[in-house]
Amino acid sequence: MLIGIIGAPNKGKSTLFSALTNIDAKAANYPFTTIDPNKGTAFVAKPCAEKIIGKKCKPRNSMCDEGMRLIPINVEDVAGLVPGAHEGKGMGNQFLSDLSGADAFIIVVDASGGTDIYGNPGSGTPAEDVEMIIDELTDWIAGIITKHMPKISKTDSGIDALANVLTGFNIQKRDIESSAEKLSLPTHRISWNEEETKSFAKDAVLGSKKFIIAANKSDSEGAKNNEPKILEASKALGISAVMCSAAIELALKKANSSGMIEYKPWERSIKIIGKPNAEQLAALNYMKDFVEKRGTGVSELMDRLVFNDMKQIVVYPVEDENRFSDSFGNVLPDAILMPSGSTAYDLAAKIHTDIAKGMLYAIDAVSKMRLGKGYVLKDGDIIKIVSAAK
Ligand SMILES: Nc1nc2c(ncn2[C@@H]2O[C@H](COP(=O)(O)OP(=O)(O)OP(=O)(O)O)[C@@H](O)[C@H]2O)c(=O)[nH]1
Ligand SMILES: [Mg+2]
Repeated sequence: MLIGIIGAPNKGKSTLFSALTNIDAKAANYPFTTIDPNKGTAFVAKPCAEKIIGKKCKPRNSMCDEGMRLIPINVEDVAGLVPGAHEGKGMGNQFLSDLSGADAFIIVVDASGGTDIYGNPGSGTPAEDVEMIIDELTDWIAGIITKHMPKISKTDSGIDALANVLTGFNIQKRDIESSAEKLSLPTHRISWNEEETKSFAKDAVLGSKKFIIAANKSDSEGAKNNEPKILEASKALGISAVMCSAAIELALKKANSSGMIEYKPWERSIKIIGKPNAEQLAALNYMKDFVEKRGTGVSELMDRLVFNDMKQIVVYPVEDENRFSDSFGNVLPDAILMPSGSTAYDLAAKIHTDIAKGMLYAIDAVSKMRLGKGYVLKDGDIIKIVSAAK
């Protein structure tokens, strides 16, 4: 799974990226600090199934921190987008291609309204930022469709030709069909005009990708006042918004790494364990108060996006259902994110195509019940796939 961090310049994308990944990405108070994309791994946290089986786990594809399973997710931070980026303005559209395969986007906006749409100091509204970002993504994809339209219009099944053009964007044929149907656009002998192509692109982008608004700089002056407006705009767009402070989350993660504090992002508390000087202590106490009263919003942002909006569940495949382990005895080695509604067969397919091909049935490792291929997985399931393939 890949999550793209996008937004206008100077809104805190790289700060959020660093806070999520513990990788130091350059952040500065001017537009276009980021030119080359930053790639890294963030984590979402869920109580580990080790509690259910009463056995300490030994993770392989993830981590476990005192009973919380941390599941990795790829994130990518790119250059700021400005109006006209799809046709090369600002840092241009090159990096948009990097994000074409993303499953979801975090749109970072400045909740304080202290930066304009170009990232310069001034006044801006988060809602106009969000609209600009969606328009740029839409126009970029619409441009690509338009470029291929002469070829698409010559084929009988236009939808298949269109699906071909859009495969790299992770936009599936069924998304294309449902958007075309919704907009009453013809699906055979496609020859859409510019306006039709644009409205199609917008619907397909919104329908096939998930978006969440990170209303960042929630610690800044003015952010609190803007909160109702931001939530109203997010409701109108049908996109969730979470107030957050990437800067405070990053400072806390750094203080945690240096041994000054103990901070678990999924808990809204911090413990001072080092020996801060007076200045550090004042800063830590400010952040402690912030976290306890409001939280930085950063782990809530990830949780909301992945578990709520993308409707992902966590399943634990095992090879030995009695020991809840892989063949080496590692207990609950893998925690896998799957879209809710996935079946035992989907899990087999995710492990290996051969395992899926030879799949006979599955076993619920906790109840030892035999499950059919079509069994719909539940969050936290521990599953053994029984397959003729080894
Ligand atoms: N107060 C406050 N400032 C923040 C926060 N997050 C980022 N900033 C500041 O905002 C400025 C821009 O941060 P960056 O992370 O470089 O923003 P960006 O969106 O990556 O910017 P570009 O790469 O130029 O597009 C820096 O001065 C950060 O310190 C936050 O949560 N609160
Ligand atoms: Mg940046």
